Amino acid sequence: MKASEIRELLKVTQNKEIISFAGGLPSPKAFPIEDIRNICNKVLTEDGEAALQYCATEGVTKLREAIAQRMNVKGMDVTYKNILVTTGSQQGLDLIGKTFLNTGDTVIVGAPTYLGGTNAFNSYRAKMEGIKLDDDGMNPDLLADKLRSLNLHGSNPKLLYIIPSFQNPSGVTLPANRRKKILDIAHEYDVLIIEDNPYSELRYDGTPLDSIYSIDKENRTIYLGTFSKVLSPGLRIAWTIAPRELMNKLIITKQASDLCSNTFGQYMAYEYLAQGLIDTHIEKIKTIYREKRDAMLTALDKHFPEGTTWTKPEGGMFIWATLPEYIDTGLMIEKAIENKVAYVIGAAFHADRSGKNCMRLNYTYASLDQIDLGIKKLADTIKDEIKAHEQKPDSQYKPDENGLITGV
Ligand code: PMP
Ligand code: G9A
Repeated sequence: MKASEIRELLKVTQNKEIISFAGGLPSPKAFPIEDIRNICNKVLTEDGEAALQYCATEGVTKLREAIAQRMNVKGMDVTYKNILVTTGSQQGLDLIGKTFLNTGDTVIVGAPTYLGGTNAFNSYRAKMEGIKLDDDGMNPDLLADKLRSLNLHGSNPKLLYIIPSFQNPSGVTLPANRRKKILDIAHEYDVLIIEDNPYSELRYDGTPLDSIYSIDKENRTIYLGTFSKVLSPGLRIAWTIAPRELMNKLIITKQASDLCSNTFGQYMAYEYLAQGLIDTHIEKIKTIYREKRDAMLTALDKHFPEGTTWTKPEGGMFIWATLPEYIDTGLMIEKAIENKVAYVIGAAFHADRSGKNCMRLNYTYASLDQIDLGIKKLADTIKDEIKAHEQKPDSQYKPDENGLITGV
């Protein structure tokens, strides 16, 4: 196993002088501290004894019911029995790996994909196969080609890991027709889909899409949801939704992993849902995050040099930037941190360590002022790299006698 580049970087970015676009952290200014204080008192007063006790491995029933109800409003057809409460959806990923993966099994992932996902699957010695994403996420034709060719070589991938909306790290979203096609392909090749969906409720433009789980008629999707991005990651409460036969296996795995997730946190999360606070809170953070996303897009337009491109997400927390091929963001990160700005390097999100000229930028954590300043600092760092490259004696990107740079 190897260190998580996000987790390691989070330590560096705790330095207040550094403007961090690195961790996918919610804005701390938006946490509903007063509501949580009131709920905390209510839980202790009314349910203190149960809330401080162990609970069932599956989770606190009334929370599971409230989650099922909320998911059904979003087009699913589940009961509390399909819901397993986990310690973050990160634990859901781990439980899935522990339950379903044997050494050498193949998992199909996006290129790029969430590094916490690949880290979880890697720890069960699975092999990752990346499918290059475009502005609409995973291309079903490329997926079908990959599965066909793996099949020809005797490999039948077990899992297909998809982050359908405002993907981490790219910010891109799979449109409805691709969701349907991907399901058909998963059916044809008998692959289990892991639909990891922490961001879909953070939509700033456009219309909501049905989850893959809700359009799956064959029970081959496991869905992961979490309170981390819409309420608080410190709560560490999330949920896995699975068809009953798969759920039973996940529960047994969790029994051996941690007995149960934080009971007190589950009571808190239940109250937050039961009091109808979540939707108001999501509306509030959407307003804040929309403004921050727009501020980052504007700053990128203003400061980033020619030869750079970036995604324009309709929601979520991330923008994915691509720099000229010759820049290695892994080598540049030290200079960026010296310049007091941080991002996550592109290679961290690629199973084969490609994407070296890319970076993930989070826009929800920094303040509006920091966003403009941080993007300027980053742009200056990139410009220095470009200049250094052009000055290399053998640079193919050196300006010609007319000042034109060709070959970029
Ligand atoms: N999946 C994805 C795609 C994520 O972006 C994250 C956190 N950023 C997680 C899972 C884990 O979230 P948590 O464990 O906090 O629920
Ligand atoms: O940066 C992310 O993608 C989310 C946060 C993960 C972490 O705290 O490890």
